[in-house]
Amino acid sequence: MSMPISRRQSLKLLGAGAVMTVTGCRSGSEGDPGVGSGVPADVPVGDETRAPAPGAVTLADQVADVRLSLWAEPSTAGIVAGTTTDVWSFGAEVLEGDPATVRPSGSYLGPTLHLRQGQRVRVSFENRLDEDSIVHWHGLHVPQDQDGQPPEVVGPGRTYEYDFVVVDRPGTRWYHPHPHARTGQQVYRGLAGLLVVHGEEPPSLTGMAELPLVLQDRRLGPDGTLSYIGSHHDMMAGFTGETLVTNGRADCTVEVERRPYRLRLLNGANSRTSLLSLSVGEPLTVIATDGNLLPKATEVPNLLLTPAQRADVWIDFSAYEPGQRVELLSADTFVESMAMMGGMGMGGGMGSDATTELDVRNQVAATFVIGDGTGDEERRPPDDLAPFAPDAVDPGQAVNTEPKTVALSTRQATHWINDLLWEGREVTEQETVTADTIELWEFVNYSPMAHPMHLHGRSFSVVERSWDDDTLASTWDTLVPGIIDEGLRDTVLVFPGQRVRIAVPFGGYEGYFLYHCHVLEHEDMGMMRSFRVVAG
Ligand SMILES: [Cu+2]
Repeated sequence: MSMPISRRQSLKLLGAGAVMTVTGCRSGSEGDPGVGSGVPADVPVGDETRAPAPGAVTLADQVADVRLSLWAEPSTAGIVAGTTTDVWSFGAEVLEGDPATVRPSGSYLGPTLHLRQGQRVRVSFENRLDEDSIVHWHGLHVPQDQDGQPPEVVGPGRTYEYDFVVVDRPGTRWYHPHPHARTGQQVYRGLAGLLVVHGEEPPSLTGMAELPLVLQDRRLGPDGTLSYIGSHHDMMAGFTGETLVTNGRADCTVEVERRPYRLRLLNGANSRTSLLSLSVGEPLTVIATDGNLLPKATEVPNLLLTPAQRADVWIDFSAYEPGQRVELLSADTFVESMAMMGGMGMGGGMGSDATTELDVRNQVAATFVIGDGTGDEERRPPDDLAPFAPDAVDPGQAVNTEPKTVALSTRQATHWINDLLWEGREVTEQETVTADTIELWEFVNYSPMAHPMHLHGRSFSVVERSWDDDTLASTWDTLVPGIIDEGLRDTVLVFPGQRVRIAVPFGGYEGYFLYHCHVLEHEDMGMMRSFRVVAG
C-alpha cells in the first residue's frame, strides 16, 4: 500500500489559513422553524447568510489531527417557510482538534466538514437510524475500509470508526450514506453534507469570500411532508422533485457583498442533472470541477452539473448594484430516447417523446441579494490556477491501448453495467486493475437515458466522446456549451448513445472500490460494481 503524499510533504505544502464563510439560506418568513436537533443551539442561523466577515472561519495554520463524532438521526427542518418537515440529518461535533472543522449548515444538511490536506482524521460515526447505514467521503481517496462501502454498513445503534489521512488536494467534496438499495432514500431524507479540503491554493483564491450551494430537489406536500418514490417510473427514470431546494431551503435567498466570491456548487440531487445559468445573462466562470482546479478559469454560458458533480465558480458581485437580485437558474435536462427504448422491456409510462430538442424550463435555484458591503480583492478572474491544477491523465501512458468497455444498458426493468448488477466484492477479470497503472475505460451507453458514472477515490481525465447511436446528438449539442471535460473529474455524464473514454490512474490504495451510476435510484437498483486494485 502506498500513499500519494507523506505527512511531512503535506506539512510543507500548507499555506496560510483560508477564510471560509459558510452560509445557509434564509427562507422567506420570520419565525421559520429553521433547523432541527442536528444543529447546536448556539449557532445563529440567520447570521450565516452574511458574508464574509461575520461568522468567518479561520482554520489553524498547523495540520493537527482531528477527531470527530458524527451521527445520522431523525430530525426536523424548515424547508418551506411556515412548515416543518421530518428529515434525517447528520450532526457532528469536534472531540479533538480545530473547532472550525465542523460548521453547521443551518439546514437539514449535515455540517460542512473543513479538513486539511495531510491531516489525520478520526471519525466515530453513530447510526441513530432504524436501518443500516455507512458514510462515504465522496471525492476523497481513502483505504477500502475507510471508504464507506455497502459491505461496511452498520446497523441501528452501532458505530463505525474511521481513521484516515487526507491525501487529496484542496477542493470541494461531500459526504453521504452508501448502504446498498437505501442510498437514494437516505440522501433524499436529508443525509448529505459538504466536505472541503484546505491546503495550499493559488494566491488569488486565498482568503476570498466563499459561498457553498448544495442543489437538490424535493417533492413536498402542502404541510411540508416529504414524499419519495411513488411509482416504478420514479425508480427507472430517477427521482426528481418539483421543488428546487438549495442549502436545505426552497426559495433560497442569500445576501452577498459587492465583491468576488467562490461559489462551491454541489449537485446533491438524487437524479436531476441541472443546466445552471444566471438570470442576468452573464457567463459563469468555472475554476474547478469535482474538487480539481482547472488549468485556467473557463467561461461558460451555462453549466451542466450532474448528481454528485461539483463546480467551483468565481463570480464578482461588485458588478451589480446594491439591492439588485441575481438569480441562479436551473433547468432539468432529463431525456429518454423513445427510439432507443424499443425492445427494452421498459414497460409503459416512461414519459413522452423526448428525442427532440431539450425543453429548457428554468426554475430559480437561489437568489443572491446584493448588499452594500465591499472588499478590496482583485476583480478579475484568477489567472494563477495552472501551477496548482492537477495534470491531465495522459492516455498515452495507459497500459491498455484498446479501452475496457463498460456497457450501460436498460432491460428487464433495471439498469446494468456490462450485463451485471451489484454483487458486492465479486469482480470480473476486467474489473481487476494493477496498482499504479493508468487504464483506459470506455463507457458505452446503450440505455435510453443518461447516466452520471462515478469512480470512488480516483479522479480521471475524459479523453474523448463519440457516438455509438447518434439519435440524441442534436439534444447533446444544445448541452455542449455547458460541459467542461478539460479538468479531472470523479463523475462523468454518459449521454444515451454516447461513448465516453476516460483515462484512470489507479495510484494509491489497493483493495476494492466502487464504480456506479450516481442517479441514486439506479445505484440502488444495482447499477453499481466493485473494481479491485491489486499489487503489480
Ligand atoms: Cu444511471
